[in-house]
Amino acid sequence: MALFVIGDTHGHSTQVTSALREAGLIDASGDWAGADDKLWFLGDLTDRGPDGIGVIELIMRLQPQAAAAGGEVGCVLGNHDLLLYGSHYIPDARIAPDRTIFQSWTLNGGRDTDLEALTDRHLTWLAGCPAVALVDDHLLVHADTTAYLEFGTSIEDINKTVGTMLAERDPETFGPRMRLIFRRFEFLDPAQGPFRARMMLEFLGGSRIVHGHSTIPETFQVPPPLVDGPVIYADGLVVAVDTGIALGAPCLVVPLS
Ligand SMILES: [Mn+2]
Repeated sequence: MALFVIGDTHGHSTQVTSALREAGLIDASGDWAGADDKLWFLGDLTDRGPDGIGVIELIMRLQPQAAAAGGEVGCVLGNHDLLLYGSHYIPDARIAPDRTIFQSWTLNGGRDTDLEALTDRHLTWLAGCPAVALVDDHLLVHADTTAYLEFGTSIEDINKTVGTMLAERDPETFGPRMRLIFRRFEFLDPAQGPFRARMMLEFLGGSRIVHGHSTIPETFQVPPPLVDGPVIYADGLVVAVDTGIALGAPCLVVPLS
């Protein structure tokens, strides 16, 4: 039983499918072949790339198949997933004083085709995804920030707060709260980074934080085509796995255990 994660896929469903096939987690017809393995997506499924809904559909299809085989497929929500969700329900609500959710979604690579193809089934599924998950001692989050602790001080509380936020879709609070998950680089500072990571792990559990959101090329100055694995930093407490697929890096299925 192994745990695999995939960073931000941003609509690149073809690359995701190929990478999962190469890793042996799906078969030639696209069905779950990972037995009791676990596969988690770290959010930002949509925007920038051609087929965000295709990625959502893929995960939705694999989840029951994996569960039936004794495995697990999961996904933590990213800021782009929340942007798309908000753009559907409350496009004119503010994310900042001078910007609506819809404007922010467009500026961040939102694709009309995703918004048009988004159905109630996808929206209900998104609303049920956690923001944080503890899997085999790995704390899985989308963004490299301690902002999650502003939603709650336990995984249960954080996911409950985010779940309520998605269920209520309050135009006054949805945008400002979503913005917290746009924060980044909070574990990079050589002194503060490990301290913050340790604090978050103490509250939420796990021995390592695993995140997407900030790409390895942009964070660690690796040319996108050369990204060939995760980057472990902050005294070994934090693992970055977003290869930067939208920058031309490969889609990697990263084994964690
Ligand atoms: Mn992100």
